[in-house]
Amino acid sequence: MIKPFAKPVYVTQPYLPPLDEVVAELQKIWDAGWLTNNGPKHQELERVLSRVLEAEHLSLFNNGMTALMIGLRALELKGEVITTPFTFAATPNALVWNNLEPVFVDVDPVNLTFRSDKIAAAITPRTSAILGVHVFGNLCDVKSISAIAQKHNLHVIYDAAHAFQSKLDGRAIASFGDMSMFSFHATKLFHTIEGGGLAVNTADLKQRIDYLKNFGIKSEAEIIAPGINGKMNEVQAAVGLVVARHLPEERERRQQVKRWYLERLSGVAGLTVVTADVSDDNSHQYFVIRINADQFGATRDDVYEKLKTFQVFARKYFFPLCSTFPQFSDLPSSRRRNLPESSAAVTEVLSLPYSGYLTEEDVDRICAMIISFRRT
Ligand code: T4K
Repeated sequence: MIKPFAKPVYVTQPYLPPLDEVVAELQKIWDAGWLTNNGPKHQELERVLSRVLEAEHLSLFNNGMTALMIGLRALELKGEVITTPFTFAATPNALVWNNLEPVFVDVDPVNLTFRSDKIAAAITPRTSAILGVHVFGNLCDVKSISAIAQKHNLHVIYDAAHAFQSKLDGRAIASFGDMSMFSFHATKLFHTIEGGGLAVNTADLKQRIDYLKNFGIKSEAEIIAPGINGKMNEVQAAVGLVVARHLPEERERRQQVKRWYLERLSGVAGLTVVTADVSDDNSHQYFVIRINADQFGATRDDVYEKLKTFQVFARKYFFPLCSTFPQFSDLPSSRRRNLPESSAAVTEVLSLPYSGYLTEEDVDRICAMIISFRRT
């Protein structure tokens, strides 16, 4: 008999660093009397994260979506941008806020990033960029994407909201493409409560972005661009500095939690793990399974609903598919027949609770629940 949890277990639990360390950082802010607008904590965090992400140039923001919107604006893109429908709403919505039209390309059924071999056919004379998403920390086929972009003279932007500290063959993910956006939201392994970062490959581009996130202000007398307010404040930066200190421990805890899940769920008929990479090169941001109802004996929705009765609140990230949102559903690329793999995946994926706070006993119970839902 599996007992429900006494308290809700959510898809994630934000990492809370030692409060006394946060208070010590806040004390310094109080002493300085400087609360926002590129203050000392902001500058320090930018240096620390540039090192951690191995980013040549990094700008910080009040959240990840604003970072992406400003990054797209800084590249002065026009027309169409090729992207994935299997992502959080922020990705295609950031395009719309730049008057850009998403062109959706289907995903790979295994790692759920968009298929690079489908990109070339989606290019038209109006295409200005490719916007890839390293979904759940599974990396896009960055090398093929670079080659396509070079051939067709396109910009490449990565939504790396889930790919903090990810590496490909030992190379930091921030070094691919023109820019990569990282989310530092509370639900992410590294966070500043709300926050985001944009890693770019030239000092010029960083300068343009830094103007755009501060109303376009170059100096007291010069406003050189239609900028907005995308600044990270000192309290966010202070929290980030303390969280960054404890990053290695939280990453190790999550690696361990992933191993516990894999030990219990690998080999269960009809169930595959989408985020099975336990290596140090992975971001360890989500733990996602995929359920084939025929083979497993229960649908993803059955599992999702039944888990709730045990106080386990998994999430159907990323359901519904972005191409079905009212603002996108009339686009030619949104047709279901253009997106068969994405349309199938979105009915089968389930993000299970994942954080460094889960114990082996918690994981054991969650897995036992899932396995017990099979109709045998
Ligand atoms: N691109 C991609 C691919 C993204 O996934 C995201 C964000 C972005 C861009 C944009 O980045 P940001 O602008 O957010 O920096 C959450 C996050 O808010 C969002 O950051 C994230 N992706 C998305 C995948 O998940 P919701 O609407 O699912 O959050 P919510 O409030 O339902 O929280 C999820 C669970 O976490 C709750 O059931 C309970 C737990 N929780 C949450 C919060 C906020 C806590 O225990 N404590 C908390 O403080 O979007």
